[in-house]
Amino acid sequence: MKNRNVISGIISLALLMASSVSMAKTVFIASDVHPADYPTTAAVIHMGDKLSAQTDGRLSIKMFPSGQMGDEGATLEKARAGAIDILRVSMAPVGGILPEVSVFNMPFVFRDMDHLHHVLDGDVGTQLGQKITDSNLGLIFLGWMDAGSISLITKKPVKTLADLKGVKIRLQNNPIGLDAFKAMGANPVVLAVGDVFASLQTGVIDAAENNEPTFDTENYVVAGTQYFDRTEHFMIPEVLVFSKKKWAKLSSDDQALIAKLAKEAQAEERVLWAQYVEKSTNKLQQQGVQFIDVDKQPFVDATAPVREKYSQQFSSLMQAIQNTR
Ligand code: BDP
Repeated sequence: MKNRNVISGIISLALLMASSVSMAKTVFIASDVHPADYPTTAAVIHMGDKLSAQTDGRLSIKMFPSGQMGDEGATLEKARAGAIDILRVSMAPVGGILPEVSVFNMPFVFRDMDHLHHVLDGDVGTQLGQKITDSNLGLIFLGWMDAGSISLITKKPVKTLADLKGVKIRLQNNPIGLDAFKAMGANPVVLAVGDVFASLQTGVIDAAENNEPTFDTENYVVAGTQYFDRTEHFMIPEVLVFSKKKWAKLSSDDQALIAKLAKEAQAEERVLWAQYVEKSTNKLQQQGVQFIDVDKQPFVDATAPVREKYSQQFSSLMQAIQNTR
C-alpha cells in the first residue's frame, strides 16, 4: 500500500513536471554591440516581439544591446559556448576564426550594395550560411544583415595612398583586413570596437574605418576624427546566428518559426539600414564631418596582391561573386 502511494506520488510529480516543462517560458538571450535603436539591434528586438506574439509568450527574446555582454570576440565565444542564444555579429571576426567564410572580408570584391544583396540572396550567400552551420563553430546561421560599405575615418583628409602612409588605423580582428591595410601602406592595429574611442582620443591610433552609422553611434567625431574618406574598401555583411546547443533542444516547429522570423528580420534590417545611413550622414555633416570622394583605383590596385594571395583559397567563390549580376 505504502509502496503504491509512493509510486503514484512519483508518477503525479513526473506528470506535473512534464506539463510545467511543456508550458515553460523560454527567454532567448540576444546580444549586439550596437545600441537598441541601431538597425541590427532593432530588427532583432522586433523579431522577439513577433516570436512572443506568435507563441503566446512561450518563446521570447531578451536583447542585451550596446556591448553589455562584451565585445564581438567575447560574444562570439559566448554564443559558441551556449551562454548567448542569438548573436548579431560582423563577418570580420567570424571569418577570423573560420577562414573558409572569409571571402566577404576581401577588399574591393563587391561593386555596390545591389551587387552585395544579389550575392547574399543567391547561391554564394546560401553556401556560406550553410558553411557556418556545418562548421565546428557551434552556431546555426539564421540570416545576413547589412553593414553598408566601410570607408576611412580620419583626423586628416586621405585622398591618396600617400596620405594613408604609416597611418595607425584600427581594424577588426581579421587577417585579410590586416593584409589589405599593410598593402595600402598603413599601420593597422587590431582593437575591439569599444576601445576605439579612447584610442583615437589619446592618439594610440590616428584613424578608424567603418560605415556611417557606426561612425555616428560610436561618437568618433568627439574623439577627434573629422573626415570620412570614401574608399569603400570593404563591404562586410553582418550575420545573425543561434547557439547550436540551444537550437538542438527546440522542437522542429519552433526552429522553423525562428528561422522564418529571422528571414523577416533580415529584410526589415535592410530597410532600417538605408534609413539609418541617411540619418547618420546628416548628423555627421551637422557635426562638421567632411565627406571626401576618393579616387578608388589606386587603392584597388594596391590591394591586388591581397586578392591574389587568397585567390587560391577562394577562387570559385570569387568567380561566383564576380559573375553575380
Ligand atoms: C560595425 C559592425 C560591428 C563591429 C564594428 C567594429 O556592425 O559588428 O563590431 O563595426 O568595427 O560596423 O568592430
